[in-house]
Amino acid sequence: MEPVTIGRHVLTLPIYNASGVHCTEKGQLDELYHCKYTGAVVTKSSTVYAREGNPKPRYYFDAHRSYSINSSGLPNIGMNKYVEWICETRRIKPCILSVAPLSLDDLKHQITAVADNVAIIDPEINLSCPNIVGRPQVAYDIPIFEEYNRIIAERFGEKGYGLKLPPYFDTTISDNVCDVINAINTNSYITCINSVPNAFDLCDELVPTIAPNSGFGGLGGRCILPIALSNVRRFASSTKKDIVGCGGITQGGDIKKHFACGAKAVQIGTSLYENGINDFRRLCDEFVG
Ligand code: RRO
Repeated sequence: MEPVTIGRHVLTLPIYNASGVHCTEKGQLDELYHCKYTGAVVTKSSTVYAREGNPKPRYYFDAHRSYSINSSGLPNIGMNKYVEWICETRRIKPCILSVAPLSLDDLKHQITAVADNVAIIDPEINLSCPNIVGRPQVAYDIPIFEEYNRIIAERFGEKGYGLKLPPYFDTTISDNVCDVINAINTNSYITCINSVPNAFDLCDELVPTIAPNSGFGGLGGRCILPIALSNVRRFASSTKKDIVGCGGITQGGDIKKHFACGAKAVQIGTSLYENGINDFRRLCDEFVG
């Protein structure tokens, strides 16, 4: 496989973890980093201070239907710890910081803290966390989304960044999002998609599958592939940014579909969560074979 570039990142393999899966603790990040079959590592989305996340059970997997629902609630060890890990890790592959600001003040603080750090290359800014109760997703509110991007671009200067976007279901809205994105020179890549928000299911006992937020959470797994592909295709054709495809990948053929729709690299979420780190080898083999 040929190396690919995602913003300023050069990946010798176009496949890595989705933020949130196997990347919260430093030990997990080390495992991803040392795995021969990952082309990069992205950290769990980070906040200014460490967070425990939501009460458990906060993740559910339906093996029969092959989908997951999560309301993890941003458990993370705090942004500085991830920055520390990136700085101390020898970079034979890109180590990407994911940042999930909980407010405009947090955004300013987090962006300023890494703006001059040369080890933090094109971080992935998550403006699509579906699970913080009482806080709407920034990427669903176009004026606020525009303001966040303006602030990032201002404070970052020439430094590039990626955007983790939610799925869009309305073409007019995604066209507006593309207009905002196309107006920013320093946004270098887009990751499509985060989990599909507001999913809900009941277990056999007819109680919600997860405890937080009355059982509502983000949907992942095989069934979101067509939604991910439609977003990848739309953002690939309506912007000039590098696209990282994320969503619904359970086999090598799914990676080919993401690439055919315009992705340059892909991230693995639910399948990695369920199958562990050896999943990368299987997916790479299936993709190449
Ligand atoms: O931690 C979470 O609840 C979470 C995040 Br930040 C996200 O971006 N996407 C998701 O499905 N869960």
